[in-house]
Amino acid sequence: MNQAALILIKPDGLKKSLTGNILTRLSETKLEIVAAKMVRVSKELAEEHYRHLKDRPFFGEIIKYLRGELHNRKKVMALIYWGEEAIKKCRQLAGATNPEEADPTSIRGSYGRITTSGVYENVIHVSSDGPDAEREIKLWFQPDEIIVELYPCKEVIDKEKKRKVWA
Ligand code: IDP
Ligand code: MG
Repeated sequence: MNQAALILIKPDGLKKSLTGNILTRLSETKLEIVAAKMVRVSKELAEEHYRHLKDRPFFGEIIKYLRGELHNRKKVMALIYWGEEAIKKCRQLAGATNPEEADPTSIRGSYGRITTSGVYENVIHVSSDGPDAEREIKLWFQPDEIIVELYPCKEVIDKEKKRKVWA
């Protein structure tokens, strides 16, 4: 079954110059990249992304982490991988959430660490299942930014909306 998976290269991955390594590792999956962009993460976006962890003691820290406040890199790279069993394949390459428990040859096992304050800095995010991927993709991307129609869309005309165009 073809599926989509949201991948985020988190601020520690960017700071450690791991973008190339991570994309090379993910290319082993033979999946297709159908969207990619750099994002400056607002507090609202980070909190919505991690809303399932709202009641956990580390919630505040992972919001700061995703927003780049722990690494002085206020951005993440967001990508959508698409194809057969995309989530399973990407999560397998990513490795376990806790970088100390992750397979040492996985992305998180190779490049992650646990900070002294206890945050799992694990360099990438991967959606955990189909519904989670759909929720996350709709949060991080607009339909026009994805080169295939992953989910049903509708057309609207919003002339009123202020936006930048090339001068
Ligand atoms: P996942 O990223 O493997 O799907 P989630 O449970 O969704 O794992 O957690 C989101 C992120 O929160 C993790 O990637 C990690 O950075 C951080 N995190 C999760 N559990 C812990 C924990 O027990 N201590 C510290 N950080 C954690
Ligand atoms: Mg998760």
